[in-house]
Amino acid sequence: MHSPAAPRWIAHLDMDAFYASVELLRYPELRGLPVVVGGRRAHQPQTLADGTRRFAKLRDYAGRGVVTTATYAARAYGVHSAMGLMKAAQLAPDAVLLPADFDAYRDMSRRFKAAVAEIAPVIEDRGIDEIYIDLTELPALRERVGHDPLSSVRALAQEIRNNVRAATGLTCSMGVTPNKLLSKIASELDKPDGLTVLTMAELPTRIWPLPVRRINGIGPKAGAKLQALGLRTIGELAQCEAPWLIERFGRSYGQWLFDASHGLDERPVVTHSEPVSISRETTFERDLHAVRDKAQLSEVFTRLAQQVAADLQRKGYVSRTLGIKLRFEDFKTVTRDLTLPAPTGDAAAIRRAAGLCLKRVDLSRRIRLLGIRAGSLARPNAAAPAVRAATRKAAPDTAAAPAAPLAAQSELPLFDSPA
Ligand code: TTP
Ligand code: MG
Ligand code: MG
Repeated sequence: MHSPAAPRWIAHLDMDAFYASVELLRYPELRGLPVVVGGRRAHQPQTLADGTRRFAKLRDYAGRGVVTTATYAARAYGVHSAMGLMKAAQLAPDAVLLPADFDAYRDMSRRFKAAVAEIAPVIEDRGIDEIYIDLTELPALRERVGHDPLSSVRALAQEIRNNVRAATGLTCSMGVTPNKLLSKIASELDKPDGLTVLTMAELPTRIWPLPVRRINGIGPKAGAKLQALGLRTIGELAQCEAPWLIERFGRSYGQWLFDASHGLDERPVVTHSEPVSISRETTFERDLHAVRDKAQLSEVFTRLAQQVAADLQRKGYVSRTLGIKLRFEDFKTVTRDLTLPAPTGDAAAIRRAAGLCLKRVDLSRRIRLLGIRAGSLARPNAAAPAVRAATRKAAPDTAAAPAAPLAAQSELPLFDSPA
């Protein structure tokens, strides 16, 4: 059924207690202590006159916030992600509580991915703290001599982990197996700071004893149904015949359960994702008014259109759905978009389409932010989809502002396209 594809070595790398570990870099005195990330700005540590810091404690927390993540020292008390902070406070009252700093986590995310890419560039981004890496074609593995591929895989994985550590000061855990499904499971087997390399031969001993929920793709619902059928471990699932599973879970999911329990997964490591849209936006130094600041707004609008056109060209796309985004002084955001009869990458055409969208917005409030977005992207030479000009209201966050009546529009000539 599945083609006997060439054997691969795929790694899954996941940072350990990621947000909390980034905080420990900043506050090394907290190392080894139970620490929970999830507070508000009020829980920011205070620096005292003598230079020491005073931290908020979980026991003093009141509110409805949840744990974003916790250090392993805090997990030892049973604290985990998504637990209510007040519940966590009962388990670990002395744990330190810190507010989240997403900018710092994003920055560290970029840094650890860059450190991996220096050694192994075939990377699939799976979120802020995890990636898949295809190691198969790396010279370190292809040119290995002798008969011990496992030790070269292990050495290469260790080198990647060392590079991440050197670049960030953080530890990660890695699983390396013939596919993504198994590597995702394997990276958790020796957390934190662990490395688990598995071959297919080890499936019965290392994977089959695990609960079915360890398979990424068996969620709470399928897990409960399997449990009700008396299937607790991956091994028990692997005992089932495919037709029996298909009967109970449908053709595609049933077959997938069968394959997954046998450690089969041929999904490639996907190194780039096609963008859904390309956009540019700008927040003004001071809020601008559609009439009083018309010249400046018009200039910005034209520049945004040129930037979007340049981005489209550089990335090799044309767009058929142009839209605008406005945020007003009261932080209300509206979007409008417009589908063109044919895709375009032309700055003037984008400017025109965006101008038409703008006519459908009430511009009496002052504007904080202005953006242009190009969606429904296609390659310039691909056959154009069915041609039908249409306008529609976009995005559920769109404020329910009706299009300004034409009379009002003529009173507000705005920063319309110079045609
Ligand atoms: P995870 O990799 O799931 O968890 P972790 O890195 O904190 O711990 P582990 O050592 O078990 O990998 O998630 C990465 C980050 O994503 C985590 O540090 C915080 C954030 N996150 C949430 O914001 N909410 C959640 O429910 C989870 C699970 C994670
Ligand atoms: Mg993690
Ligand atoms: Mg993760």
